[in-house]
Amino acid sequence: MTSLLVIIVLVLLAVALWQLTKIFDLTQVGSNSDSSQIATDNDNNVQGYLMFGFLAFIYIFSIYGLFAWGPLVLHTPASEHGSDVDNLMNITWVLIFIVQAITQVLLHYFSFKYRGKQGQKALYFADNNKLEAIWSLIPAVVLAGLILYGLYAWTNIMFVDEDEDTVVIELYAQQFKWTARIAGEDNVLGKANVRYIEGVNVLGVDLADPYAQDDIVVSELHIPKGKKILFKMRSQDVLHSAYMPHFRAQMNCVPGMVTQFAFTPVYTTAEYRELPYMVEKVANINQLRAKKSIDLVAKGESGLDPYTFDYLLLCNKICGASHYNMQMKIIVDTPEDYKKWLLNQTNLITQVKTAAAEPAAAEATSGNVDSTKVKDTAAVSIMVAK
Ligand SMILES: [Cu+2]
Repeated sequence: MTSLLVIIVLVLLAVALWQLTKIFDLTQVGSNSDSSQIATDNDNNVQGYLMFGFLAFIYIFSIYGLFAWGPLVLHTPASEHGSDVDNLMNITWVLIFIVQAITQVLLHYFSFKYRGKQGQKALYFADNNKLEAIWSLIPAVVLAGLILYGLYAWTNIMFVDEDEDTVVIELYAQQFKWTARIAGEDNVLGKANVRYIEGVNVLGVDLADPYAQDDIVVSELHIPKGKKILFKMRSQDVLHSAYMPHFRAQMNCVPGMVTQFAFTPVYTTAEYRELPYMVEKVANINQLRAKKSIDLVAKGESGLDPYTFDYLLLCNKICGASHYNMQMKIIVDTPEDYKKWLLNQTNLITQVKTAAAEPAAAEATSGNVDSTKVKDTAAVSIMVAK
C-alpha cells in the first residue's frame, strides 16, 4: 500500500513538473530566446562533455563493482572439471573486459572530438575495405577460438565412458523439492513411471523391476569423494534445473525425459569447510547474523543460529511460487564414511513393505479393518513379490 502511494506521489510530481516547464515556456514567448530547435555550439559542447562524464561513470562503476562484489564469487571449485569451467569463464571475462575498455574509450572520445560545430559539414565516407576486414576478422577469429575451446571443454565435461566406474544417482525434481535415488549394489536404477507413484514410493519406481530391488531413496544426499557420480535427472511436473554451484554443474530436469550430468567431487564437505576462503566467508556471514540477532532479540524474537557451510543442490529454473526454497543438502564423504552411511540406509522396497505393514497392523489391533486399504496393501505386496 505504501509503495502504491509513493508511486502515485511520484507520478503526480512528474506531471506537476511537466506543467511547470510548459508555463515557463509560455512566459518566454516574445523574449529573444532561441527556440529554433537547432543545436548551438553550446549544446554540442554540453553533449560532448556529457559523453566523457558517462565514460567516467561506466569505468568508475565497473572498478567499484570489481572491488565491492568481486570477492563474492564462488571461488575454489569442488569438482574435478570445475577448473575447466572457471578457466572458460575467466577467459571470457578478460576478453569482454579488454574489448569493452578499448571500444568504449574510442566511442566516447570520437563522439566528443567530432561533436557538431556551427558551419562544419560532415565528411561523406562510404566504405573502407581494409578497415572492415580488420574489424570483422579479429572478432571472428577470437570468437571462433572461444567457441572451439568452449566446445572442447563441454564435450570433455559431458563425456561419460560406458565402462567407467561411476556411482549412479537419480535426482528427481518436483514442485518444490528434490529427492535422490541411489542405484544400489547393481548400480542400475530401476525403471520408474509417474503412474507407479503411491505412498512412500514418491518417485514412481517400478517395484517389480529387478534393478529396483536395491534402490535407495533419500532426501539428503551423501556422495563419495574422488569417485565419478553420474546423475540422472527427472522431473515430475515442470521444467526444473539441477544446479550444484560448488561443483560447477547444472542440467535441466525435463518432464518426460532423463537428462544427465557427471562429476567427480574433489573435496569432502569437512575439507571444503576448512579452506581458508570458506573459513573467512563463514566468519563474515556469522558476523552479519550475530548483528542481525541483536536486533531480533531486542524485538523479542529468537536470534539466528550460526551458519555452517554445506554443498547444496538448488533449482535454477523459476518453477513456481516456492522455487527459491527448492534445495537439497549434499554431503561429500570420504569413501569409507560413504560406505558406512550407505549401510545405514533402508532400501525403497523395505520402506514400501514397512509402510504397507504399518497401517494394516494398526487396523488389525483396532479391529476396524478398511477393506479398500487391505486391497491396496495386498496390491503392493504382490508388486513386491514380483
Ligand atoms: Cu524447480
